[in-house]
Amino acid sequence: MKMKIVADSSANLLSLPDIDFGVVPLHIIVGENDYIDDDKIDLTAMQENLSSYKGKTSTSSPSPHEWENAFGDADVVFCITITSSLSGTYNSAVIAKDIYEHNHTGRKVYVLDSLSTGPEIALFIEKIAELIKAGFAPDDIYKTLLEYKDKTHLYFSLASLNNFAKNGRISPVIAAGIGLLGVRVVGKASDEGTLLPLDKCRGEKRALKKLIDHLKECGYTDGKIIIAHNNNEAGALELKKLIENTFGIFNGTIQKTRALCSYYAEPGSLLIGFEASLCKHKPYKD
Ligand code: X90
Repeated sequence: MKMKIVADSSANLLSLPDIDFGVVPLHIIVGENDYIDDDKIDLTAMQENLSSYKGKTSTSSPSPHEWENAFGDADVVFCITITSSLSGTYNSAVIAKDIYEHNHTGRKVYVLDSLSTGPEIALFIEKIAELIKAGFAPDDIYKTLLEYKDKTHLYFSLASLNNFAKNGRISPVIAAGIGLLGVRVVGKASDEGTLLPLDKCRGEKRALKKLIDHLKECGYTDGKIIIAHNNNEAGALELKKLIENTFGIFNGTIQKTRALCSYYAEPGSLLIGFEASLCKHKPYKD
């Protein structure tokens, strides 16, 4: 049985070792230029164009057809998307699943709405890859993934919310309260898959300290961590050092954001996905 993992480009991954893996690109539109977030994109040229361009810019989700192509000829596909609360990418994957299963009897596509993006999706992908390699059956992989999803988190330190606000992906009330130069917004992906600002921090040092506080609140001890940065390797390394000093270990990796995350997590931003012991959802109390 041929199993494949397919994700969109918000995961910031281009390939995976020893696993059939496909990426479906989102698009970044800057005036006349349509940047396709794949392995051929010139990220430096896109960022330069973005910072100098005065007109409207935007992003767009992949079409069902693009998803379908990426499913290829796999018998079982694990398809992971960016949060459906901020993008049409998930809807388009669900349409592709229906067409694919209809056209190829016996094939199956599991579509997972990550309610998140970037490094938290990368954690899901690595988990699925592990389970496929260990020989688990598709239904068991999917079940394990749903349980895993409750114990992973995405936090961020964003250098600006301009592109979020300009594209109507955060409320104008939130946007108005932020946006001062030099102020970083530390926050997390909410349970609903939206951007939830938690702290406004003057300077990166304070933002990094806040991120460590949030790791502690989540019951972090030694779980896997992925840090993604947009042109801020120094910040990512500083965060890594703080994690080592606080928890005695850095069980993780550092990546660069690809185009989609670089558009919203503007230069200087950090994203951190990690596994922790406490559940995302507050325990139900009556
Ligand atoms: O469909 C589209 O055009 C794509 C829209 C994507 C919007 C969200 C991108 C988030 C990128 C920014 C920081 C983390 C925010 C977490 C909220 C879930 C990364």
